[in-house]
Amino acid sequence: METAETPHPGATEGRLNRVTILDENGHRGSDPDFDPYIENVTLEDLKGSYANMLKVRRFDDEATSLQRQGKLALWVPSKGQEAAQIGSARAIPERDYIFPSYREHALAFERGVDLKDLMRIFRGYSPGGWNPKEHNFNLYSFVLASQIPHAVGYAMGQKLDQHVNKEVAQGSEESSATVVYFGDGSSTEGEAHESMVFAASYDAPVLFFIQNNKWAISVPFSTQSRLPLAERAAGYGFEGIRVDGNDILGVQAVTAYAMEKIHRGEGPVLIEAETYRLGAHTTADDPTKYRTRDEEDEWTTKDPLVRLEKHLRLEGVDDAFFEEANAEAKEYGASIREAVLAMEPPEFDHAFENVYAEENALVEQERAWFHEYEAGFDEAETQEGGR
Ligand SMILES: Cc1ncc(C[n+]2csc(CCOP(=O)(O)OP(=O)(O)O)c2C)c(N)n1
Repeated sequence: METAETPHPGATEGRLNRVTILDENGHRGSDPDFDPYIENVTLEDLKGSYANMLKVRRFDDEATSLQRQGKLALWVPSKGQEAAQIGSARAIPERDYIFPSYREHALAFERGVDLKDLMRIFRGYSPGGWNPKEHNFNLYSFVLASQIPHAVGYAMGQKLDQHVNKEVAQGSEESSATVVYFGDGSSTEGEAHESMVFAASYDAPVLFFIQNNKWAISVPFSTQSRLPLAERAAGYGFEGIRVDGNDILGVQAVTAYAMEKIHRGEGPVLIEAETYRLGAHTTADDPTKYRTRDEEDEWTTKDPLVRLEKHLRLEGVDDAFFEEANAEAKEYGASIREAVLAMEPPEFDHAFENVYAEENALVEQERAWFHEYEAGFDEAETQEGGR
């Protein structure tokens, strides 16, 4: 069976080293290039990151169970990718705009999106669920790579705005940038390449953040690419960075570095965070059909939560903290469950709202037709009753 790591004949590891700060045993190492970007991260910050990773993990477990009980149409787990998402989120200034894919629940959480709103999508009650402008966090994209050209276009717009509005100097506190998240599978779509060419041509202030979780549903990474994805950036003429995606400090450091560079006006950067999808692709998928137990077991030992816990314990954090974090996560999970079970479907009439910014004759015609159709049922009932 081909695994995520089976090389193509003639494939190359490339030249880029993989950045790691926290090793698999939780020991903090040093990286002279990136250390300065995390020197202000305190133990309290790391404890906060851990508590949030745990909350989202618990949320994920609840969502998986709710789907199994028929309360959600589908669930897309983020289990195993919490360090890549929370580490990067913590290094992206709030003023920067994020385009997610569909597995970025930990990122959404960090951006202040109420994850109960996110559940409305998976219950089939909303195509979005939050106001992107309130969180600088766009709606999820389920069509692979469709968000990448949008992100680059947005970043080009940010750059033009800054150009017109001369008092906002590039690199200043007010300059804004864009970050777009996608997977290893999506990186093979045409949109990804077109977007990178555009971004390079126009020095767009954009970070391409790839979470390489080793599988695109059943297609292993080894089939998708002959070399690490970060290496591709060189072909477009901008910097690519490989980072251990299960190392929250490593991810935070390289993202902070990239954002600073982008804000200085030096064009795009690509980060490849190498992580692993611990669960199924979605609840509609059975990974035992295409991947080995050995591979899964190996990655289970590299769980980003376990790694950060090891580090915190080495730093003297005691049991009481972990007990409290677990209790809070459990409570958070329960609140999500309660909210999902109490959700009411939207009125169908709502489907006609917000199609266009302004009133539209065709939509209004369709709305009127729908009301007439609905009224037909009332009439039929009255006639039944009268008989
Ligand atoms: C344009 C398009 N083609 C195919 C699909 C079906 N599809 C959904 S997810 C997926 C794999 C995506 O893999 P990757 O980009 O690595 O992201 P991951 O789900 O692993 O996070 C595919 C093929 C889709 N949603 N959109």
